Amino acid sequence: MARNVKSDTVVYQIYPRSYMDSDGDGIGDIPGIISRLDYIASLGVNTIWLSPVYASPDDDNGYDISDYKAIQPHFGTMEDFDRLIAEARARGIDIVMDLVINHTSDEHEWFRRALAGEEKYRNYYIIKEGKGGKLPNNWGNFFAECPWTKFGDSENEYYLHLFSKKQPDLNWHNPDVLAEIEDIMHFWLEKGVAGFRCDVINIIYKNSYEDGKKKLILTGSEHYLSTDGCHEILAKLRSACLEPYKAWAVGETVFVDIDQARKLTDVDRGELDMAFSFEHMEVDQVIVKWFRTKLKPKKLMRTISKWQTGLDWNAVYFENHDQPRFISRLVGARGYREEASKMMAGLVMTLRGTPFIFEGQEIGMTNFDYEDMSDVMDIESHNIYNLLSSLHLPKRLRWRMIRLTSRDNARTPMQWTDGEHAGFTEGTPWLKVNGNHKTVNVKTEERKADGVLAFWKRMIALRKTSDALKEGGFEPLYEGGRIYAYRRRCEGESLVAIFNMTAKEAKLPRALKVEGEVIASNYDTHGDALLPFEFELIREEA
Ligand code: ISL
Repeated sequence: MARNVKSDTVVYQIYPRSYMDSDGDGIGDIPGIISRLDYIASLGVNTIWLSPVYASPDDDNGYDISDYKAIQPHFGTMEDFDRLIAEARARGIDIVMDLVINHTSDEHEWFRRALAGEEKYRNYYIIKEGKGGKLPNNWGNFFAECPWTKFGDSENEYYLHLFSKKQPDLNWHNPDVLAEIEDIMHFWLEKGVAGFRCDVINIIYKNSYEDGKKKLILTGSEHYLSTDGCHEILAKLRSACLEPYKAWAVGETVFVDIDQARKLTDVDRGELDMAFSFEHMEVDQVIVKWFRTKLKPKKLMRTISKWQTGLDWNAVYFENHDQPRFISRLVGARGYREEASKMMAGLVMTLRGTPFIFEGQEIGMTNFDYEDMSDVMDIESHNIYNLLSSLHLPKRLRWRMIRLTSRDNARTPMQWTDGEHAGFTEGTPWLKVNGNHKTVNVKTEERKADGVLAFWKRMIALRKTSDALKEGGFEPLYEGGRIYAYRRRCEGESLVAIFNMTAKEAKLPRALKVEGEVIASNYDTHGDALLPFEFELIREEA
């Protein structure tokens, strides 16, 4: 089997709630996205990944689906969706859907019918007896809540939910579940979607429901991470759904190591085209994601190189709707937002694999500027905050942790203008816009010939014309305290990318002598030392 994703695919991720509101209800929607398709096309990207737009009670902003074949009314109608596909296609842009199949919403018809006592649908979920007055097992939960909730009025039955209690896990041991999901995938593929981003796909198949070895987080995960059953399901979904349409799939694969990721994306096994790994997002993390330390560039470089050399093809990303803005992690309060944003464009567009750009990254959007928990909406952040309160952690510390790690950092509305609500809505935005929209916004960027947006566009365009960037191998050259360098080479073209990943000037190491022409850089002049967050792409002499 071959990989279905093409080497020139560049993906732009849209979090629909936060992108563009067309009807003034404060929530982004599909007509809003359609109205921005010319802008998206102007970036040079050729694929949009839409975070979920299915019907949902929105306990987890659409990652809790109540009807896989309907559009969330506040996002629009199925006609709007069909128009989106057609209008995007007219601009050479594919649509990739988010596929959330580890769990449904508890308001999905299947769960309702299970609760009503229909045996067929009980079997769609994971319902277990409590043991001796206790829960069925000692597992942990991704959102820091208890993963077992009483099933309806039952005395001693619980259903499993690895996320919120409104997200019951599906029972992938049941072949009917597989058949249902295949049907859903066909439905969307028939509409012309180019593929799927598969939510927490490597945890869908639970091997057993025994107690797990006690861990600080996610006790029990050894029973469901990248199991053989999961591999089998992925292979089936590929041959039954993806292959007939030549569609592609990227998996969100939590806690994967290189070996697991290699297996999940092995072309001959025919499962996923590529996987989102997390190790590079955890370089500033201490044990769990809520404890952050300063980002150490060398650790970041080593992790990137490890995955670049360890996997044949990577899903290259530094931001998404779950992660704080990478720019904020990189520069903190030190300034250099523009320089660092451009440097990140250089990094994303020159690594080997499929680049994913998250909405707002192309103008250098940063973490939220809220000062209080009352502005935060994310269920995960609230659960953690409450947990920390129950542990009597001082308020200041609790807030600091949320501020640095909350998923809402990435979910603030897209900053279109310097006007009211950043031009995102004429109503009241569901989540407050960042005050820096006065200076950081699309309209202002579009006027700048040398702004962050212009630089992203240039890098996206450059990648399109370069075989070395699209298909060439990756060769790490230097990983220091400040400087990172690698070569991308294919027959006939050799490029070297050099980065100063810090806010201080850094001397070019003697070991790193590269001869050639600078074909892209975020600074005009080049000396023996690299300026703060300087990026250079050099075409080596043949
Ligand atoms: O945010 C996280 C990583 O820093 C995780 O806790 C996250 O919940 C996990 O990566 C799974 O994410 C995906 O599934 C969740 C949903 O809330 C996320 O938005 C989604 O990307 C449940 O569907």
